Amino acid sequence: MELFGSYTSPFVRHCRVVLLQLGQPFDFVETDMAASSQKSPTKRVPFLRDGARQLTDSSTILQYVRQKAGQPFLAEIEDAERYHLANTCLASAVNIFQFERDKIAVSQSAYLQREEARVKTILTTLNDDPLPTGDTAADSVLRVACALGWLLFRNRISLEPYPKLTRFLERAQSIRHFQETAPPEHLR
Ligand SMILES: N[C@@H](CCC(=O)N[C@@H](CS)C(=O)NCC(=O)O)C(=O)O
Repeated sequence: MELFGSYTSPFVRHCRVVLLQLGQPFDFVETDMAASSQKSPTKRVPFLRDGARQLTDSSTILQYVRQKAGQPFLAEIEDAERYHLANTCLASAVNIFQFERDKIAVSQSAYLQREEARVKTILTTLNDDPLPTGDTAADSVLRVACALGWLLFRNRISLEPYPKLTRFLERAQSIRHFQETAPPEHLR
């Protein structure tokens, strides 16, 4: 099994954490934007190859590896809702980040301002959510933790207005394989 991705992507990080937690052997193939453009129809990372199978989104990759291990993926509706909220927040923040790299600022686009507002309202919603503390392998917990890790790594947010998320992220550091998959400082 080969996981293609970067060491900074939060979507890739989530897949790495789960593969490591499951003890599923895999090769990590570091993949930049040029390579993902050629090797995946989405032109994004992560993607996964297992024999003849290719999966092109972190959600299907997670469903696949959990299914292989006999584990459910987002079986509880609360877990699914929290996972997708965090995912939407992350997708909007990544979108703004990519536009800024192309020198298009939020102030120049009404849609990017909507994306920015979406990031804030979702963080407020997640902050008010009683995030579970028990099952640290839950995919919603991992997705929120990976999202917060990336938002801070890329200086997209301050956690000051979100005290519960601050405490959540502190607790998340003890999730198995979470810390060791953090985006490396030298790639900042
Ligand atoms: N829905 C995708 C999102 C993946 C994604 O946005 N990956 C980013 C890296 S964090 C990417 O490859 N961006 C390149 C691009 O958009 O061209 C997933 O969950 O796998």
